[in-house]
Amino acid sequence: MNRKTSKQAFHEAQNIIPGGVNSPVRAFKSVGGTPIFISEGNGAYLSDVDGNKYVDFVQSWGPLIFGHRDESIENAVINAVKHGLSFGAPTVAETQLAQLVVDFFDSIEKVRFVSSGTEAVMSAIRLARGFTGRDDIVKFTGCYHGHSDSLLVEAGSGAATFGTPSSPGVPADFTKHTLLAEYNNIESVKKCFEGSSDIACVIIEPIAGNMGFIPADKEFLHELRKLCDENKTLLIFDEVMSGFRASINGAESLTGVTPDIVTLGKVIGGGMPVGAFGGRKEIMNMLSPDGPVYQAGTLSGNPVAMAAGFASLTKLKQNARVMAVLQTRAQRLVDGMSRVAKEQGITMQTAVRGSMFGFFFNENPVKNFKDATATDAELFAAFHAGMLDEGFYFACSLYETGFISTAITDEMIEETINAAERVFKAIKSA
Ligand code: KE4
Repeated sequence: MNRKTSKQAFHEAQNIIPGGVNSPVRAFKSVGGTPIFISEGNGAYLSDVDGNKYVDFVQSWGPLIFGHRDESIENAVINAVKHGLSFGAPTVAETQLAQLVVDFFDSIEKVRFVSSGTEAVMSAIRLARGFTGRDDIVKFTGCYHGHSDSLLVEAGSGAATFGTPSSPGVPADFTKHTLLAEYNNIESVKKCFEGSSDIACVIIEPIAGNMGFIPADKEFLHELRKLCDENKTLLIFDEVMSGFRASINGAESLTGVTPDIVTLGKVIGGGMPVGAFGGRKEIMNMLSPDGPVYQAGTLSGNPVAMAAGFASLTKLKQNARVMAVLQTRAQRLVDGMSRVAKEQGITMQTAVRGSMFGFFFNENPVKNFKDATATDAELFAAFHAGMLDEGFYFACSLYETGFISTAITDEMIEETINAAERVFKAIKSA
């Protein structure tokens, strides 16, 4: 496939944008090769600046559940733009989208909009600390919650469960209140509670999409809930990625575990910058201006973004069966890819929840980040490159997740499986 123009565009971008990208994962560093520069998206397809077309299984990392240039979302944005871009003052559009979010999530009585998932999580943690009067937080190795300082941590040394900064520029003081536990391992969480009586919240991706795709075990989440209740600690479900992607009613509807705060993003903006965090009134009323916990944003609740999100969630509300259809397609995709991989002696571990899917090249099930880092990254990179050349755009890191949009048809799924068969054969004969 000719990607000359992308190569040139990447070279030029690197001169004036750090790494040539505005978000690191886009640079293809973990799979190798040159990132393709997109000229447009349409339905199920992305087109690059060299005129190549790809079936898109990334959908902007989740937001585009109805594919690119969905007519109802596009019309809503165009109409909103004609009334002005931003006012810095309340609009009914914010209340309308908030009502939809509240209707979909039993655990959410009030919701505050922000402009990104990072902002939503950062604010939710501050709210949890303000509500409980405690400072420590627990997160799980391998879960990603945006790039706010106290969440950029990696396992501390030795037995210590306290995190150390995973990035320069984050003072150790900013992560000394962050304890680390292991996903799907309740004993590691109990250890955190033994190490601190000052834990404000436990934050988790209940359906993890940032260490590859690893839904948490249901019983683990129930034990986590019980532990939080026993310690009067808040449980935060970070559903920025899984919200309206695994289920339209949240992980709580799939697991029976009710969080105290939920963070959202991506789909609720329909492709425009929107993040949100919500929970029961007694917690949310702690937020400024009614409560003492400060949080603010110039473009929070931006009317154009609200219009896109409202159109996106309204479409979901009107198509209650859509998640079942997407799940069936996702299952067909991963089952088909596993089958053709097995014919070449390659073992895949796969998982599906609603429109989300993931796969690892590994002999055994993958339950946490340590397992994920032990999977075959080289094979993943070769598969990614091969599928790209076949015209299929998968996430450019094994620590990401795949998505099915309503624009991806059964025929495209079959074409993808056939392409995967050719790619696995080529890999095995190389
Ligand atoms: P943003 O600040 O990127 O909008 O959201 C941060 C965030 C928070 N919580 C979860 C569970 C998330 O998945 C994310 C962001 N997801 C990544 C995809 N792995 C965004 C892609 C990127 O970083 O470019």
